[in-house]
Amino acid sequence: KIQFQWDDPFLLEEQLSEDERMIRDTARAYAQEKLQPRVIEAYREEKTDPTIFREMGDLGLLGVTVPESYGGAGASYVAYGLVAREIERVDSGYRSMMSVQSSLVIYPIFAYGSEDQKRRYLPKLISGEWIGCFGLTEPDAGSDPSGMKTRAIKTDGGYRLIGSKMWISNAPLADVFVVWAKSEAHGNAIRGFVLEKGMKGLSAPKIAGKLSLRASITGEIVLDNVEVGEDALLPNVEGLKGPFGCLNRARYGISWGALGAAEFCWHAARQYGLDRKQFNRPLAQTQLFQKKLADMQTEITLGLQGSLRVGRLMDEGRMAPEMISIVKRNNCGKALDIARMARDMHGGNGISEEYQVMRHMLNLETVNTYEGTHDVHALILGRAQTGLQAFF
Ligand code: TGC
Ligand code: FAD
Repeated sequence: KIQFQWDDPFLLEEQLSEDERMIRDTARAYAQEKLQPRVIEAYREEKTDPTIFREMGDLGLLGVTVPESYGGAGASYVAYGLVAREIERVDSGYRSMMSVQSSLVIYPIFAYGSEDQKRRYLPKLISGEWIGCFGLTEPDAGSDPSGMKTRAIKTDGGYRLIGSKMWISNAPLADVFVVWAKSEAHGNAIRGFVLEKGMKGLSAPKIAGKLSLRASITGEIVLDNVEVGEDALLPNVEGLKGPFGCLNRARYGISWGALGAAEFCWHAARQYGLDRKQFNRPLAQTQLFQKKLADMQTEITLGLQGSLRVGRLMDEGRMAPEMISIVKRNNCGKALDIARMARDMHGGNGISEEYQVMRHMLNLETVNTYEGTHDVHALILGRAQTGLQAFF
């Protein structure tokens, strides 16, 4: 009889290349040895340690898909997903820090930037010396970014930026700001600009009091007549497809990451059920407990296979964005259900920071919302199969 591997039922491990396993192992060791020991306090105290970017950069975990000629690892999208999974196994906030840097800052500069912009920013972002953020969402434009009010007005030597961005990961620590604005000089089309800390009129106050993603700092971006040169404009993209091109990659990474958090919760619930006895037997020896474990195992196993398939298609250049909506939406929703279930299976201990499942549960509320909410991805998929858009 072929041995069933309970924690890798469809033998995902065998479907990875040697290089992918190596990057995954580096990410796993780093996450377990360096991130796990500091996360409980970081979350409690709502503190983000900026040295994490440098540590990840030193290990080659930032911008992994960027070619080596620009300082990246030239690795596959599957490898990128595996990194997200390992980091989010510890905390969604740490994965957020990594995915914003990699997919939302490094990627647009790589894909849409001038050669000068690539040479100036990529090496420092990939090494983690500089921290980046991505400003798309505004106080009055979240699910509908086309409603943004931030604008770029043409000046003699460049542009003047006016507006504000809301809920921006990494912003208060950022050295580099990729900001999207409607540009009057381009027929009011959405254009990307790369700004730097210290520019007059640019500030990024912290948003305090989050009950989710507390280990990852979030801020506003205030653009109070920020004057930039022509060289701040990302020259090679125009329209919403610019930010969406970045979001495709980040959303895909999140589909793996959310399952990393779910795997933590599943394994913790299983172990708790084996260790804790009630009614003279382990909790894990009850039918209800085992049914919950089976549901967790099934959803995680199917979700990982889905993300792996989408990653392979991305690596072959055959990705359609709707594929990503399927795995982002499904895996985040399922991870949230699993974390809530694991919290319950831990009984009273489940609410304690020490057991960590409630932190994952709270984080996953954000992960289910950002980068396109669960319902927005349903509408993207509904439109794709009916030809009818139901957003408005
Ligand atoms: P729509 O008419 O559908 O499209 C406008 C233009 O964009 C193109 N496009 C895409 N291109 C590439 N990839 C995609 N996924 C694309 N989706 C659309 C499209 O082809 C079109 O191009 P063109 O040349 O014809 O103009 O635009 P819409 O306004 O109807 O879009 C509606 C909707 C709901 C799909 C979209 O607005 C949406 O996805 N909303 C969700 C917003 C969102 O995801 N925000 C994320 C903010 S960043 C963030 O949350 C980071 S958190 C990171 C972390 O901390 O980890
Ligand atoms: P809304 O769009 O107002 O949605 C509210 C509710 O209405 C949701 O349930 C939604 O599904 C529903 N809804 C919206 N439209 C429809 C519709 N047409 N039909 C039916 N239901 C609808 N953004 C960035 O740009 N950069 C970042 O780095 C970033 N980081 C973030 C970090 C955190 C911690 C958080 C919480 C958010 C972050 N975001 C970031 C913003 C995030 O992408 C938005 O919160 C998200 O896109 C949802 O927008 P909203 O909050 O305005 O909600």
